[in-house]
Amino acid sequence: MGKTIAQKIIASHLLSGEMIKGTEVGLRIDQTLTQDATGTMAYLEFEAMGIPRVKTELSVAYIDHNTLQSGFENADDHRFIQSAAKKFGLRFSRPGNGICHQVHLERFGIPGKTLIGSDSHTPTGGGLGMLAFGAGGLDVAVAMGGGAYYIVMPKMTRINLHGRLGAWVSAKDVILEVLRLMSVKGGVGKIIEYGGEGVKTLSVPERATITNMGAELGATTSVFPSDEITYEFMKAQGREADWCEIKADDDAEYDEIIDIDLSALKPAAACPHSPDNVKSIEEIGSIKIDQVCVGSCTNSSFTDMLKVAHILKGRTVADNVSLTVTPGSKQVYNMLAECGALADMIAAGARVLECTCGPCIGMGQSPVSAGVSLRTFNRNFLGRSGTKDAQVYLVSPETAAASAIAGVLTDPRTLGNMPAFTLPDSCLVNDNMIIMPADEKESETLSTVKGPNIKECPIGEPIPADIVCNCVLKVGDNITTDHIMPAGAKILPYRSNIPHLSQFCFAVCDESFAERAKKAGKGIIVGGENYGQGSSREHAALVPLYLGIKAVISKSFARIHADNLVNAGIIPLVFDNPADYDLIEQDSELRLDGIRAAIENGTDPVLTVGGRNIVLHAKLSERQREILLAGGLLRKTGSGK
Ligand code: MIC
Ligand code: SF4
Repeated sequence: MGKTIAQKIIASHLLSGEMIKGTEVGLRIDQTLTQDATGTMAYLEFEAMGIPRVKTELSVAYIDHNTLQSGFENADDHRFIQSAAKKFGLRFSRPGNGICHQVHLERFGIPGKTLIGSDSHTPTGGGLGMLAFGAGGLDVAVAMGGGAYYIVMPKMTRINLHGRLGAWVSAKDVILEVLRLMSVKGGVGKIIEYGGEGVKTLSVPERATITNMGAELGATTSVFPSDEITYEFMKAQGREADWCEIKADDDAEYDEIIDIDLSALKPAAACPHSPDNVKSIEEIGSIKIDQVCVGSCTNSSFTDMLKVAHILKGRTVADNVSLTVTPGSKQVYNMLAECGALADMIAAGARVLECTCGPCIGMGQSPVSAGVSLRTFNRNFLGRSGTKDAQVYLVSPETAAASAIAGVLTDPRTLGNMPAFTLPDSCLVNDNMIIMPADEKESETLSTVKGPNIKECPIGEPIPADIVCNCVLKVGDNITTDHIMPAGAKILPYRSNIPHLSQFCFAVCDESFAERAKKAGKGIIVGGENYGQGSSREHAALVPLYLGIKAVISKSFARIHADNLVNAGIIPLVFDNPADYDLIEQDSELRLDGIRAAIENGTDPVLTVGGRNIVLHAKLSERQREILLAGGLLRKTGSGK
């Protein structure tokens, strides 16, 4: 039987397990990336493991998230990461060099290689034909040390693209259509592969926009073939020697096939507050807007920016709109400056921000109260923008720019003829913002530099025989990691200070949670479907661990978050019968009698609440059961105290 693209890459990187759907496989990881909001913890964990140098082919530490330096904390984290990169053998991408996913695509990604990153949008690399996964910081630390990365062998979904996009319809509209069809949990347990003759009409950055937002589907990852378009992209980056072809075999088998006619797509938007709440711009109508933000790892490529500049040229941003533009990388920024497009944007009134995540992670540019904000980003979760009552819509750069001029949500097709926006044959390559690591000999003499805000990572406890405690929080479906551990300019500086960070845990849902949990000393959280969707931040597990959470019981979990819980030493459990969720109240006393034995023997744990027994499943591999029994991955590897 023929193989899919993903199966080929998995087969060539298989370290353990068999490629049987639903079972765990261990993969050799060629490349890793971290960003600063998760990187500090990842390097503290790597340091705790006592491995002198990274063992991957390439590891890069990016600074792109926590760039607002309104106190010493973020700058101290940057310095720590820089010192760790120098010592441990990583390249260091300085602040200002760009968003990790955009820079990695341009400068480091290689078709057919595996990549894990401590950021859920690492699948952006799938646009180049890489098998790229978002992971928790600890899993990245393990991979840097040469250890395997484990995934459950996923189902294979093939999305066949037919035809070609119409004028002013964009790659963003393609992935919004996929989200509309599949929902934010439709990709769970699946790898999504794109194919069909429509693939040839999409450039690598367009493909990357699509694989980037595979994260919003909950997919394990998404991948495009590597073909002559990929070759051209890599050639423009001066990296054609790294190119190779990758495609699925003609007789490859898929579990699910979806067909999308590109020519039938219309400009669309994901309406508040979920990336799958997708409607066409026509359907939503010309609502008044207050803010437009262009950028993020989804839509900040050179061609995205060229389109925006073209629409803005010779016009002025509407009086009622504040427009921000964030180029994705220094390369993009520089090229925009050279070709004059930057001047067109500035002249129109765009507020050009440095090449970072910026408003996407709430690092500034929060909208006005109850404001409507159109963003070319990938997440519009409640409160993520920093303004709790803001209404955030996710749109394409074309829709964003057309609307910024009109002052109301506008279908870009009203702009008339569209010129061709093509990638140049060669890009402006200058890696002077990438600092190389020290050589092995020098690195022995170096040490990492930690500021006063960098505190130790909490360590789990071996699972006790029984767990008896209260349900300290009951939440509904699709709880995101932004609910569990919010980000934003005020909170992000404490990513390396778990005790301080803990006071904000679940604040979006229940401001009293952190205090109650801490007071209780131990507790269990109960959730609905797709608990922990969104970001890869392991802080959404480490902070609950610090607050005494022993287990999370839900109807289902998002992949990366479930892995992070296990690594932290918190047991993720699912209801055998989802209706049993209704039997639990916040504050109910919950008994998990014999939980240690159940995890040890791989049997179904039983939860007792109000005299009733509820059957649960622990969907864990043997490796994960051992991690939990030991009290988390750091303790298991002997690095925890
Ligand atoms: C995000 O988009 O939510 C982030 C910030 O990039 C996160 C990582 C983080 O929380 O640091 C992600 O997607 O993994
Ligand atoms: Fe940064 Fe936003 Fe991309 Fe996350 S989604 S990596 S915050 S740009």
